Amino acid sequence: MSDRTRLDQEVIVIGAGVAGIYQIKLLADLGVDATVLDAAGDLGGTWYRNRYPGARFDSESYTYGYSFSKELLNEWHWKERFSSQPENLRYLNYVAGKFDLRKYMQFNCKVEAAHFDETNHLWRLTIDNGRQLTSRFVIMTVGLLSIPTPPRFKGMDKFKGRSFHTFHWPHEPVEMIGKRVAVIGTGATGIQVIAEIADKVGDLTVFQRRPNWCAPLNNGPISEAEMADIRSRYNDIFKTCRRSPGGFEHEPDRRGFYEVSREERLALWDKLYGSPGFAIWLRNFREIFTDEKANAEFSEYVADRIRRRVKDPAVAEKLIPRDHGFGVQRVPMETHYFEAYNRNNVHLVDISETPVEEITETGLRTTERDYQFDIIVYATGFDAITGAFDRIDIQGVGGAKLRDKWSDGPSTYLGMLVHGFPNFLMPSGPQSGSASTNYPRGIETGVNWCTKLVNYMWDHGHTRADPALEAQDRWTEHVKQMYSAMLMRKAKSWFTGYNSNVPGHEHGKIRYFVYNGGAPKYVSQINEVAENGYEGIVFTSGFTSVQRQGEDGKQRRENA
Ligand code: NA7
Repeated sequence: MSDRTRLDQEVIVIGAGVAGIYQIKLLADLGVDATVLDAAGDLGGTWYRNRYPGARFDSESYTYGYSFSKELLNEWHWKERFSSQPENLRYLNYVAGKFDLRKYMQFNCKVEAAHFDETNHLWRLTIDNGRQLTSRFVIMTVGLLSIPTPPRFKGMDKFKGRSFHTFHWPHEPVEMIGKRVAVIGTGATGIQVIAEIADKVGDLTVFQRRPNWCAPLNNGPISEAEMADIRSRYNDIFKTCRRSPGGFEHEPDRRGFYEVSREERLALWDKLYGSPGFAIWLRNFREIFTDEKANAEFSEYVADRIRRRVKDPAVAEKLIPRDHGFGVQRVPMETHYFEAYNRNNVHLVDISETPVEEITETGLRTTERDYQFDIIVYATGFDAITGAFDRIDIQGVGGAKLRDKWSDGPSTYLGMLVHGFPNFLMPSGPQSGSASTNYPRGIETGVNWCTKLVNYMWDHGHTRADPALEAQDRWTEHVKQMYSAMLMRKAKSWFTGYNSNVPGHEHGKIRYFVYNGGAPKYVSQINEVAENGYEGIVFTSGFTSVQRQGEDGKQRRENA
């Protein structure tokens, strides 16, 4: 083999978060020569980055952990029903330590480019320090929400206090006691931060452009005895997750919204409002997602709850969304969020009425007045799902750029492959089952499937896999079709590709990001594709290259 065909690795995995950790575990088990590259200083992805106060799961902790190892399930004790960021990061480190995965990981390695070499069926990667690497396969575990998007306010660099996007929250503790703090943004992140810091800071001003429908998380500790019970039920818990549309323990109410009386509906909603986690969203009547009238009735129920919890009626009204119904955007879960506004030191500014004009040296100016702050927190969200792909110069067959192909929205095969980008795998890609489900449940499905595909190729001597354009078009059309029944299609949400801080992603043109058919349907479709010899994928053979770890610990190239 000439130098041009030399493979540095058989597989390069990009991203050492929840998905990348599991992906490298499977590749290591297969004895394949693989590495994980991550731009951050350590593993953990979302849980390494998002260190803001209040950051925690909205998924039940014990449904978020990996399911692949009984031993791991038996060893780990989740301390809270919805575990917080420090604990989640400890968990991921524990997993990496237990399975000795760190040796496959390289940090502070930001991938800048990945170009497909058509002659040699390999990918050529450029890292930000100029290093070049080649691999047969690239597996993208880059995260759904890993590119933070601060606002584009005038004067942001002038502020003399401290300011950060929640994703870049400092690693060292941020002194907040007695400080004048601004939070801009009231999505899932802003809502967690606001509730957590309200009673700690001197003064908190929340700048809200649009309120979000949210509901109580109903978190609580998990005792030794409860954890022992959970451990004994893990098989059933994961079985339920596999059966449910969202990969949670929550399954929709099977009764028809209109088949039951208003009293029965209210009884269910009272129960759900006091239940933990996404029950209120996912154990509800299915019509909430598809029927304007049903959705409006339930939204009004939640609005009343807000009115009961917020003492000042004018503030309560400002916290009730008017432009969308409950659950058509990602529902943030909260702990005493609404009560925060009953505090004298917490102020709500509606910036849809008085927009921010600029950030000043000492705070910010709206069209109404000047504010002085010590700290400004930007909880303004992410260039979701395709953002991390767009930031890498990915070039496939004929030098085609992925970011150009996806400029009007992604188009994929099964959410895991893209036509013209061979051997480029996305276990949790756009239009896959991961974004719309309990993430680890979704990524285990995607990672298992991608690993099996790669193994199939090795077994059959294939060195190139490219989905057919027709297969990709069919899948994308299928994903689009599923939006048509959903109220969410109209929402200004990252589920529809909306982001006001990224030019071209403002509301108006929907991008079809998520698979709305539910996890069971997704899994059965991708399994059927695999069982039918990976129909829709065109394989080519040409090189032999699988590097596996020999018993002596040295790499050897099989059949080369
Ligand atoms: P989100 O859900 O995208 O929320 C971002 C929030 O920031 C939202 O309230 C936005 O208002 C607001 N925002 C964004 N840009 C601006 C500007 N320029 N000015 C004022 N307000 C702004 O992101 P999160 O981080 O909260 O949550 C992301 C996901 O993380 C979440 O769904 C979970 O899955 C975990 P807008 O609605 O655009 O008017």
